[in-house]
Amino acid sequence: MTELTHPLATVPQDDLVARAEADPLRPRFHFVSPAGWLNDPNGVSQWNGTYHLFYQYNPEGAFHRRIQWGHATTTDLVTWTDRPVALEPSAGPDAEGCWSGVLVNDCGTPTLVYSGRLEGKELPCVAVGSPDLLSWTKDPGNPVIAAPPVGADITAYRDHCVWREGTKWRQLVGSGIRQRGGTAFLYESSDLRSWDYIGPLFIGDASHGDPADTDWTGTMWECVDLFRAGKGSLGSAPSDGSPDVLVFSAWNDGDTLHPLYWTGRYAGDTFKPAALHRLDYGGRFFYAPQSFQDESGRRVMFGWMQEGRSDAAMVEAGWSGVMSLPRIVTPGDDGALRFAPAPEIKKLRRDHASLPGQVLTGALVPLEIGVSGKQLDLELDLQLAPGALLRLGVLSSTDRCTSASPNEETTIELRRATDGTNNGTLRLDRTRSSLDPTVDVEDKSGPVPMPEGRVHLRVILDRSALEIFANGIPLTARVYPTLGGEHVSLAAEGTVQILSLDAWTMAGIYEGTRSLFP
Ligand code: DQQ
Repeated sequence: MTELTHPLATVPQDDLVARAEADPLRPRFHFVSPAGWLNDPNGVSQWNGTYHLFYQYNPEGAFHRRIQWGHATTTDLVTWTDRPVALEPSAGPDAEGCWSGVLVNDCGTPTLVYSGRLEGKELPCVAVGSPDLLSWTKDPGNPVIAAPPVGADITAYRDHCVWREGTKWRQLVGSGIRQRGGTAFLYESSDLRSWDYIGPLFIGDASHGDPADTDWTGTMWECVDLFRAGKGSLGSAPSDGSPDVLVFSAWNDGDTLHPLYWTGRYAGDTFKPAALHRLDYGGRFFYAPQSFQDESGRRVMFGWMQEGRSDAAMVEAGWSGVMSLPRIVTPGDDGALRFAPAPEIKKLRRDHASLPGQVLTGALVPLEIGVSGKQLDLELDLQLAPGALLRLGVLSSTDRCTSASPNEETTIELRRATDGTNNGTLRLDRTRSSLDPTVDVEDKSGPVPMPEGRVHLRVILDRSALEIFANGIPLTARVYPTLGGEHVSLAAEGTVQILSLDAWTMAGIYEGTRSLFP
């Protein structure tokens, strides 16, 4: 057992798992680390049929320090098997942490490209895996890139996107150029060990917009992820107009702000942006996403659902951080991306309730939908008249049919513009989600196109983890109710037609006690 060496390591490692498992706010069907700290998804991939999820892990406690690569596998994208830690800091270029990175298939050899941290700075490192991907050997030549590009005045330099293009490997490293903006530096290699610097793929403009804007591009881009959405691969001529997508997590001076993406075209050594988009309206609650193409050709994305409670509360709870459900990413008709939870998740659906199609009119008269719980999957098809509002309450501690004022409730709102256009808004109101005054209850919202007022709404609730999709646009967040409320209710203002409503309770995926060091 590692000695308690850090001031935040106030919970003995022996107690972490029991504490974490006793927490009623801990999700039961999302992937979480056995206990301690989890952040970014890393090395997400499918290898000989098995899906691999590596993740930033601190088994010492629920705080970010001396990060290792935790590892879990699944064959169904639903239930996970904990595997031994894949990478651990050791004397040398990753002595202070094995930060984020990716897995690539180097002619049959599983190979990790990650950021080794030493003396407060990160540099690219490589490790190769055994055929079962369970043991890893660091390259003696690490770091494989000795320093950031000469002459660049950078804010930070880390995280990797690596792909094969023709006979070469290409790599992006996330960074930022002072007084300019976030960027991704492009490199090329024939062996993943020796890299030629090509130049910045594209540089953002941090002077554009305000740091408080939900689409401010920040002073550094973490966890860059470049891919072709739809048919074709990076660098090939697009047969059907599928956009190339550059995903990044906007960072500023230690603040993890939000994930964004540029659509555009990657050609030659540059990326020509067409449009900037918010990737998830929950902002930092779906941070550092990483994606891969699975063996059936689907683009699958995971993101880190950060906590919204204080550092001290995380440490006390013995765990921190949730991995999102796997999301399938597709190009939308409007050139932006659409996201949906992997259909495999439906396997966890248990008790079912549905409502017959009906029209709600009037002023927020609550409707009992016959399902309650802290682990739910709700699927609704709706049609909103101009100006109409639909309000869906979950985790309510009082039955809205008998009392007008629940003490706690998390509220999801859909509103269609009054002018009869397709414009609408998705909003998550967490102001009454918790009586705990210390948790984050900031409003989250964004525009959602509603053709003819139609909305497909999917809400997946797993205790403190909430993933919402409105016409394929996600809003992810965390909530911390204190009263254990399980009521679900629906109310409308104006005219909302419920075309269909199905609700399921969701089973958990964990059995037995997990080990911090599988
Ligand atoms: N987290 C990692 C970094 C990355 C950041 C360290 C994003 O590699 O930039 O745990 O959350």
